[in-house]
Amino acid sequence: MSEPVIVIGAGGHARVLLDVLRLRGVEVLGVVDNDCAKRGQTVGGVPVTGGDEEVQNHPAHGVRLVNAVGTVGVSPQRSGVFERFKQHGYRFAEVIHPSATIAADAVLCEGAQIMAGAIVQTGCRVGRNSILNTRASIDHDCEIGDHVHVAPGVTLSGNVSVGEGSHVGTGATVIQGVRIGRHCLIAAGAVVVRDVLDGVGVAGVPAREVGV
Ligand code: JB2
Repeated sequence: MSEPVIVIGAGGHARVLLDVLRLRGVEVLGVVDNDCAKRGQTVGGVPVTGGDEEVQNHPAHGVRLVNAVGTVGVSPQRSGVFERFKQHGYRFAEVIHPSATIAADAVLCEGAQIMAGAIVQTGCRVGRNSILNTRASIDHDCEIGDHVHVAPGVTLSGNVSVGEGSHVGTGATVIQGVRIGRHCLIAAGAVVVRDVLDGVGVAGVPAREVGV
């Protein structure tokens, strides 16, 4: 990644991403946040220069964006940031921590974020704007859709698929071959042993359906 970046969002996830960008020697032009109270502050040592409107001061061809609006649960906020700026011609950078282990044939789509200690095994695909958070591990041939958050410490066994917009909570485990649908919520610590249909939330060991 050679182009300078602008970070969208100035919260906890921004600080995690700024650490990776620093480790990677990526030039950060600034952070923008829609919360006016954050303007003029610094996050991870970088100034918050304004809101999203600031981005348009930089032509799309000369900068990459980093989506630091995280997600907890199934929320359209993060995907909205990505799609809105894509409509204006901007491109998002992939952010990969140096300590992540990624198979040579793994496919990381635009804006994928792979955090410290994460493992991406052979045959995997991580969709656009998706987060593989700290120490998450996805085994061979996993298919992660767009706008998915695989939270810290998650373990996906081989051939697991996670549909667009789903959230797999901290420390959850999914056994081999399970298909998780779109916009699903897998609770922290759940052990998922059977498929999860679109829009369904599951929790517990073994995981059972709960209201989302
Ligand atoms: O559309 C937006 C927008 N929506 C929210 N544009 C811009 N520029 N900024 C936006 N934000 C800002 O993102 C909010 O004003 C807020 O300052 C920031 C989100 O920060 P927060 O501390 O609420 O959470 P986070 O997104 O950094 O981290 C969440 O997700 C991570 C994956 C937390 O749940 C973390 O614990 C989690 N690890």
